[in-house]
Amino acid sequence: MSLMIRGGTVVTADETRRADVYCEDGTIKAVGEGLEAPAGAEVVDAGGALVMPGGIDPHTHMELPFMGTVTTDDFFTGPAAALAGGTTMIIDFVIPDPEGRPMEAWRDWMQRAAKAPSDYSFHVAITNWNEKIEEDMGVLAREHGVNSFKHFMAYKGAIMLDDEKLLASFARCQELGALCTVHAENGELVWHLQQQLLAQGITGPEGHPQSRPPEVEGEAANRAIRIAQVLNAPIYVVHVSCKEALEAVTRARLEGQRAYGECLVQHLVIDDSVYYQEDAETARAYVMSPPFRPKHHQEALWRGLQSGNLQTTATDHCAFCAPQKAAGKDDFTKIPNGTSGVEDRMSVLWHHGVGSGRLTQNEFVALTSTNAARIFNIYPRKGALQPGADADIVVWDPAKTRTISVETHHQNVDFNIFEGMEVSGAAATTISRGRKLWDGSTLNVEEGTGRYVDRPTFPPVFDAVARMQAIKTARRVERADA
Ligand code: URQ
Ligand code: ZN
Ligand code: ZN
Repeated sequence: MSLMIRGGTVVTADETRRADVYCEDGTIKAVGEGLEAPAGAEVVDAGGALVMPGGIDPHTHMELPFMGTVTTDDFFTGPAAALAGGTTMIIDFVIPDPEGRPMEAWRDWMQRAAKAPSDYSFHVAITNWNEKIEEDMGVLAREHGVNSFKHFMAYKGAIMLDDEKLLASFARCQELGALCTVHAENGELVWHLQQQLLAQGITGPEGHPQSRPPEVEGEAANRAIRIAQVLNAPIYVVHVSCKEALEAVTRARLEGQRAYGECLVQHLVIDDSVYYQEDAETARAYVMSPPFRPKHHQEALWRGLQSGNLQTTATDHCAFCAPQKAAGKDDFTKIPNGTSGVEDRMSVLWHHGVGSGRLTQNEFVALTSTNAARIFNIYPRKGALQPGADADIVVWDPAKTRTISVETHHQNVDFNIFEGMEVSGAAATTISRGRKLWDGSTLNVEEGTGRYVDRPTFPPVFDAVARMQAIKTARRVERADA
């Protein structure tokens, strides 16, 4: 099956140029001007449009059992909606029961994701610590292409890890050449503040942001980053939502530490006023963690993206409908945490980022695709527009305007977090491994045609044990010389 994308302007993280893109059997074969298409090749006219690597959303939760319910987008509807927005790959999360085994959980999630219409991969959460979990991490890393393990520092009594277990898992990640990723909120402080607020009779959604102020995130982000620093483990902080957490990532990077930060597009454009609106049902729809913040944090996050201190954008797509959110109508701690957005991430970032002049088109590609591919070690198979790369491509129409709404979105949820937002920039065509699955108005998706993407581990940059030996030797030499 061959496909020619003709007449567009190719935009990658590194360059912008007029070029055609020729794909065959799901792989990019050639990128250049005036390419000849073989007879029978499908041709996509990209005249006047931009041709970019398909988006990668490194943080989603399809079909996730969480807080007594299950997210409403499954591994078919969620990735399908993502394709309509220009995203061709998701990295989702295997979240084992703390009493279970990561290996079994991974198999369970692989079965769920078999229905996906586009490519996917999994971070695996470590929700407890014992020898079997340590063993499973090795099998997952060496045999199943898992190079990132997630650690929840919040959600006390559920999937939260204490420092002892978090540290043991970080050390194992370092040994395996895998990334430590963290949900950085101090779960003990959240719990304490929740109890205090409930005791004061604050039970509505406005209690949610008050129970997890920015300092709670900043403390945990700094703690996780410092632990990773001592263990010489690479760390990726998911959904950095506030200045305090961004400062922790920025300081680490300035000191040369291998630390990365992710930003949700929702946190760039929505602030904490949403929790104080009259309509409690709508306010509950915005409950996610970390919560939406006072407006000044948005400017800090934009600066984080512009300065390169935040490397990826994601959505943490974790969709719950109003009846599910109503579980917490009398107690905000029981509102299932999560919002959606996998379909609108790229349009929202294009409109508010490139449209405002904050981001160049090349930075947009880096932030929506290439950086995630590089960080999670699947570049240039993914996140690139060059011969040999998977033909995951979005033909982007910068002039196309639309109003985001639950009435028109493809997400399987009864609320759109960006409802009514008018945006410019949309996917005119989305191509997944050479198959045209979105044409600007219609999805042409088939269950089970997506593939699991192996992500190889990284060669250990420096072995912590070797480093300790080096320090001891140096000290012995100093003493001998003294
Ligand atoms: O914490 C997460 O990332 C998951 C459970 C989604 N929910 C959320 O509020 N972010
Ligand atoms: Zn999280
Ligand atoms: Zn998440």
